[in-house]
Amino acid sequence: MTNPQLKPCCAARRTSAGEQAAPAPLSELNVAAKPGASSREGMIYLDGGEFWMGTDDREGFPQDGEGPIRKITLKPFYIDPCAVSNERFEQFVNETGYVTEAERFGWSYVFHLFLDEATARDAVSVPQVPWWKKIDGASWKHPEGPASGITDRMDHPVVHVSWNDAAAYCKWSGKRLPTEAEWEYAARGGLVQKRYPWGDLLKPDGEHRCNIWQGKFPLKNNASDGYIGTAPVMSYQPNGYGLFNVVGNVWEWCADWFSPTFHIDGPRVDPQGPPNGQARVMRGGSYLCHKSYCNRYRVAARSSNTPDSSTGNMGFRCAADAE
Ligand SMILES: [Cu+2]
Repeated sequence: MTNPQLKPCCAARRTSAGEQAAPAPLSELNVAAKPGASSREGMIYLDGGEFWMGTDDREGFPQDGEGPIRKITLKPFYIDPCAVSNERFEQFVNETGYVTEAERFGWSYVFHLFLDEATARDAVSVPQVPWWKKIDGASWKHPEGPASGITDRMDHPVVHVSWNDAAAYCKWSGKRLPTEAEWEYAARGGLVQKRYPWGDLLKPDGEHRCNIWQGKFPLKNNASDGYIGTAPVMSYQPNGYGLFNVVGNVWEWCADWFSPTFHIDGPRVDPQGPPNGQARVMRGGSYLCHKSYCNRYRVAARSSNTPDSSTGNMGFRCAADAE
């Protein structure tokens, strides 16, 4: 089944550049859990119970499957207060020797404004989302290509990580990706049917509460929220449950396969998404989202990408069972 999005998301799929499949078998199954991986230190315990998931917001994208509004019941679970940072991901790589999919493919998608003019001009871009450039050597360690590094942003979210990479990190850390329902429950922070994790106004009292695009997308970002690209994982005020940057900053992978329709008549208790699919759910939007184009920094907004895709605006946070 194809995704009938009318306005494409601000991320890009690896297959758009003509790639078919990963060049080597995934190493996720070879990753072992680290010592002490059962510890839940630093995670947020959430009670679960009933909540209203989805939206019929007229600012939304119904074709993404944001509705219907439905009552969902969840078991208790743990979730991380923030996305996995470069620092944490580096520790994972150092201890396991894991090689990400962007590194194995040899390239990833970089946003055009982060490249010098000649590189941006000569690079392959993605039809429909031409601001994404296929850059050889771009990866989590080199987010804008081989000459770039992350030493000045170790507290920023790791990016250029695929769903498969995220699953491998989760396995090593003794955690898992949140289900889409868990993600939305946690992101709402205890509020009921609000547009954002803090309420219905984007900038209460004129204050920026998340890292999205300001200005004319995709050419001019005035960065009045403080950032053109990623922000540190604990930027801005946390939501009512203590989660940082649930909307904006980077898209976050969820465990579920994506379907725009499966949930309409789907399970209402601990939903896990469809049994199979081609793309995995991403939630939260990114620093590239803007009302004029990809208005997906709303808490009920959804998107998806193939499990081997990676871009400079996609990351993840971990969850865990509460037992
Ligand atoms: Cu977006």
